[in-house]
Amino acid sequence: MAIGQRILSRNDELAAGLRRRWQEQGVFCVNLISSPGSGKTTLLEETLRRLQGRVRAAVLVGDVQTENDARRLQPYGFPVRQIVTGGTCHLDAAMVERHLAAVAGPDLELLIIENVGNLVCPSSYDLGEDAKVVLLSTVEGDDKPQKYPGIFRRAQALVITKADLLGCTDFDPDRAVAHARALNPEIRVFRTSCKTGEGLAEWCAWLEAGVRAKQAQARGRGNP
Ligand SMILES: Nc1nc2c(ncn2[C@@H]2O[C@H](COP(=O)(O)OP(=O)(O)O)[C@@H](O)[C@H]2O)c(=O)[nH]1
Ligand SMILES: [Mg+2]
Repeated sequence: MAIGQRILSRNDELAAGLRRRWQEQGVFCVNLISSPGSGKTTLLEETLRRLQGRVRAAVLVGDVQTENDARRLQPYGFPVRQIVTGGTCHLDAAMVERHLAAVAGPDLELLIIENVGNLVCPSSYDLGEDAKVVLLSTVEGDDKPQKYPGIFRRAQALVITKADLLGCTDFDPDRAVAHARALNPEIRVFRTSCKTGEGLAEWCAWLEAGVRAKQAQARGRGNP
């Protein structure tokens, strides 16, 4: 077996272990993936602000360097841990497992992972998540789904960010969604702006529904 395949199959084993753990505990886990600067951390700031007192969440945030994003997310009262990859362009399941103890208590309900900014490598590494979420901002090309089909095919949800900037660029949200749906007809789409608040209630409701569904499944299997 080629080395690359062996690394991926080891990752799949670890991810399967994480997925079992979240099934048993009834934790909903999402993996946010986008280009650098699409607005992952800003979306998380607004998400955590809205989830205060509603969901017991925790965040792991990956970057090549700096703890800047963890510092931005700290004020909202949820456990946050930065994973500094030191050059690696994606998170893997081993990194998630290594840092989990710092954020995941027994009462955890929602684990949000902000992946390293990159549309290619993160899509190949299963982190044991329930849903990959791809973000696409209105200052990028609306043909990104065509250029980077892997992540748009695998994602359960597409969050269009920076909707307040529509009209400042040639980005056409209908075209972006059509390209994404051509690859993945079921993909759930949220159009958001962290400046105006557009779409954030719907996005947070989707996260909360994911949490409740996961808890119901765990109870159905006889877990507390
Ligand atoms: N106008 C506008 N700017 C945004 C929005 N969301 C994020 N940004 C800006 O985009 C830049 C990158 O955001 P950040 O959250 O750090 O992106 P990340 O690299 O994907 O985590 C920052 O300057 C943000 O203020 C938005 O909804 N509207
Ligand atoms: Mg970030």
